[in-house]
Amino acid sequence: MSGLAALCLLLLQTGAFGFGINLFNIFRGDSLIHEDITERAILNVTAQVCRALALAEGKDFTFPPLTPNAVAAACEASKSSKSFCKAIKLIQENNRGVDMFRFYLPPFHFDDETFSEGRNIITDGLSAVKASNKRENFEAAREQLGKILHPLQDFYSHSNWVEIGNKLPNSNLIRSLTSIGNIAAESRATCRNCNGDDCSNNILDDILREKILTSGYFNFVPFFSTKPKGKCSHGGGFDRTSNIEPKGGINKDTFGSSHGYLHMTAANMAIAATSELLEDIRGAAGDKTFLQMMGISKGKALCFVIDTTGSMGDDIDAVKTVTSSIINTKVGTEDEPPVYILVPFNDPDFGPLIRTTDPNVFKRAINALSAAGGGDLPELSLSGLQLALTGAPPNSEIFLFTDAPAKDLYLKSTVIALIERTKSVVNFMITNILGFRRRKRSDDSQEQEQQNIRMVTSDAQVYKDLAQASGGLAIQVTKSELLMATSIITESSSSSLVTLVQASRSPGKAENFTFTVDESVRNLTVYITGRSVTFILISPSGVSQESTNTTGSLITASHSVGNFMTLQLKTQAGQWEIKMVSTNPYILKVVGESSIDFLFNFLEESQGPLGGFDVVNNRPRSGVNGSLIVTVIGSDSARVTEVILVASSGSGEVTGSVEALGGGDFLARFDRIPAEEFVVLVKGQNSNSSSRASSVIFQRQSSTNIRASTVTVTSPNSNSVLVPGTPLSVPFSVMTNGEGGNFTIQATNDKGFNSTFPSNLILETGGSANGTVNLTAPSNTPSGTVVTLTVEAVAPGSTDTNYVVLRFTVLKTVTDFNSPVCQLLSLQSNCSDNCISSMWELSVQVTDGAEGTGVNRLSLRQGNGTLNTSLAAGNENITLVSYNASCCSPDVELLVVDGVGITILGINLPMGNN
Ligand SMILES: *[C@@H]1O[C@H](CO)[C@@H](O)[C@H](O)[C@H]1NC(C)=O
Ligand SMILES: *[C@@H]1O[C@H](CO)[C@@H](O)[C@H](O)[C@H]1NC(C)=O
Ligand SMILES: *[C@@H]1O[C@H](CO)[C@@H](O)[C@H](O)[C@H]1NC(C)=O
Ligand SMILES: *[C@@H]1O[C@H](CO)[C@@H](O)[C@H](O)[C@H]1NC(C)=O
Ligand SMILES: *[C@@H]1O[C@H](CO)[C@@H](O)[C@H](O)[C@H]1NC(C)=O
Ligand SMILES: *[C@@H]1O[C@H](CO)[C@@H](O)[C@H](O)[C@H]1NC(C)=O
Ligand SMILES: *[C@@H]1O[C@H](CO)[C@@H](O)[C@H](O)[C@H]1NC(C)=O
Ligand SMILES: [Ca+2]
Repeated sequence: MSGLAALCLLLLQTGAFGFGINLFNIFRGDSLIHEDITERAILNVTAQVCRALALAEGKDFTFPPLTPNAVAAACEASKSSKSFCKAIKLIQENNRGVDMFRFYLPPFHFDDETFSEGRNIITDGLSAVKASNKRENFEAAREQLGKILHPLQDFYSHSNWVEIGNKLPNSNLIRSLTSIGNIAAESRATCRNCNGDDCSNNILDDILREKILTSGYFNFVPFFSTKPKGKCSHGGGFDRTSNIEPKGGINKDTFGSSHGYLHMTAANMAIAATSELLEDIRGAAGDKTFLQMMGISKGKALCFVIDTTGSMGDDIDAVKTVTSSIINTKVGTEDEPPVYILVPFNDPDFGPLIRTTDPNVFKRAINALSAAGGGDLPELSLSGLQLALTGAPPNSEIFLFTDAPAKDLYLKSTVIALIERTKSVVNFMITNILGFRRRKRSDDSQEQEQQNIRMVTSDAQVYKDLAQASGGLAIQVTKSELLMATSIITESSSSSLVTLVQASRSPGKAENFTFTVDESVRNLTVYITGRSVTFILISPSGVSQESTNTTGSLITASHSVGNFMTLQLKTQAGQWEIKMVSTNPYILKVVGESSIDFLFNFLEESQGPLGGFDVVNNRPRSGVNGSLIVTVIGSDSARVTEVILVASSGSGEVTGSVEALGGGDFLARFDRIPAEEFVVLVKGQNSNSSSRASSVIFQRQSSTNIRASTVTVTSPNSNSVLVPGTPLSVPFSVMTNGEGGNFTIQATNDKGFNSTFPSNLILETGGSANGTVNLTAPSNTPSGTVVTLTVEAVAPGSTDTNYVVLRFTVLKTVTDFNSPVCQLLSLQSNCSDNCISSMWELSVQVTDGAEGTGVNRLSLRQGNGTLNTSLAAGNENITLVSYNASCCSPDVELLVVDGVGITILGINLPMGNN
């Protein structure tokens, strides 16, 4: 029986699209770049996963065109287009970031024949991706994935894998301790000079004939560039080694490269290799978790941060009621929350963060909350919020409940940094402001009322500031009004909620706001917070209604509770106006449900040697020109026509010039980035619409308020894996394009891990300085835990700050390098011509070896027969698998996952015909 080899075949993919180098896609030309390769593979594998899930449920599945919108729709998760696009962009950005920060390190590009080092980067990172996924830390998984895709893809461009005739990717690049190939000895010559500009024949014949693996040497430093004798170079203008004999190069980065004639072949192979790596992650994670990693899910996370100190009993009851109601009305619908998050805080404790996809687990966690303790008055509300912001998916809406001031005000700037970074919206539900707060002493079993303490208006200012920064609301109600307020705001929270206009005025002033409602908008809703705010609403057809008029036709429903008012408007496309009349401070927010939305990121000219643009992951530079990339989602035909930076105070705006980049991306350039806080307003047209020109115009606004800074903080983030018990040094640089002086440094992390860092750095005007944070995870921290570190630098005078937010995955040193092994024990079939009446059966033994982490999961990937597993008598390291199926179903794929997530796919085709 020759079963073993056949059974344990690895499933390989072949690709059909291609690759290049990594300038930002503005300069892509016809060549395919890392972004293209990454996106093609993600869209393809994601669609494959959705297809498998649909077929398993007996549904039809039409393979979609490979765009994020179409794939999300095919996955029956149209509303997750935004999070899907965002996940793809984060992966692409981290892929590209390798060139920004690790340009000089050959193994990150498989340059200089650094094959085993390059492979270690991939396999170590792959372990971290799997560990993060296991704990549902998807942002960290995406970042890590992007970082390892870069070397994986570069392998096909920078090595001679394609030239030596391989037709399939090198699967061993994603498996430790396997042979990558027959690698050229250091002393072995691999290239000859190119024939002038023609490098199509520069690899030595014996290298090609013997299929010896090599890669090009690269160095861009003039005068210091050398390479070992006889070796190939990378080639191209940047590479100084290509002027040293043997001259020329072998890279296939673009059509114009030394081996550009193989660009498409290498690119296709890189797509196939990327698909293969994604399939490996999918196998370890399972299909549903894989989709979550890609941001494909229905609905929007439900995230509560709750003060559980003594006086919060009524508030906790309100949260319990609202939670039940949301779970009862949304589970099973398109708005079912994909994940539930709860962060309790008290004093001196906060957390832990509870994150679950199971509504019943969440209900139990909420129902287990009770109000107790608290001691002296202010509580650790910002610590709780920090944990929620780092633990919730980006773009989440978070609800924080409290009746006390924040004790941990030093975290305010960190929380703002996290709000800006995650673009999450935080709503504060504040009870008892100016009222009395009853407390129970924590150290006394007898219930004893302390002196009444009041939370005064000024105590709530930090909450108002954070709400405003995030585009959320600070709702102030009495304890008896809280349930109503919470119900209104949480029940209207849909995953396709978009902001049309939002403004905050404090002090308030009379002002007229216009906004365009397009035909895709449903459930047009106005939120206003503020006391005694009056206004006049004017519809596109010119009908007006005052806020005091309860019988008008424009407002179809309204509620008012505490300082919070909400109005449902008759949905009518066209230009609306709302004239705010009273002069009390207010926040105005007009939202609707629509599939059309946008993502944006600031760009700056790359400091890397390749030029192009890099994404700015913190505050953009103030006072100078700048660029923004805007991606329209939810429509493949929508066009951006205007991008405007609107000062949050209403005092001015800067309009950018817009250029289409293709693929739903638009570049907006601004002469200057405002120095004061602003929001991004995008206007555009959806040309697919067949209706009147005026109604195809749409407008959307960012909820997050953005600040620019003269300070820049960067970190090369060279290692994002944290070994428990071992300090990790995290270098960072602070630069200023303003005044120098004594800059204050603050480094905080959401897990309370020990860290050391310099408390200040001295910078000269226009200068820079370097520092290091040493971060240590306790030695008992479980693998897959993710810690978010925020390093902030405050310019002298403490108004201008910037930050860098870094994520680290805790990973115990991996000791299990081997995939589980499967061995065929028997295969019996009595298949006749009439397959319906005959059966076949198979038995297999699976082990992970004595040193392995053991078989964690074993499932059928293909085949509709019956699978049974049991542990071998007397040896728990051996799992026995039996499978039987109808002869009409001749194929089976077994998936075996061990503790580090290594997978094997068995394929069996026992029947030749049927
Ligand atoms: C898409 O991925 C599947 C595996 O998930 C693979 O078999 C197929 O070849 C890939 N197609 C392309 C075009 O990359
Ligand atoms: C509008 O929102 C309400 C809940 O606030 C919901 O019941 C209704 O289905 C929504 N309508 C549309 C068209 O989405
Ligand atoms: C708002 O519009 C009205 C006219 O409808 C005008 O009288 C008023 O001055 C405007 N208010 C502001 C603040 O521009
Ligand atoms: C309320 O508004 C409607 C138009 O929307 C108008 O017909 C009606 O007269 C107004 N009522 C009052 C009391 O102003
Ligand atoms: C910078 O400021 C800190 C206090 O914030 C102070 O301890 C330190 O001495 C200052 N350094 C210099 C060089 O002025
Ligand atoms: C900071 O470190 C970088 C290397 O990481 C170095 O190039 C730069 O000169 C350093 N700057 C200062 C001010 O020490
Ligand atoms: C943090 O550091 C202190 C002093 O160095 C040590 O006593 C403590 O155990 C550390 N805590 C953790 C969680 O590692
Ligand atoms: Ca193993």
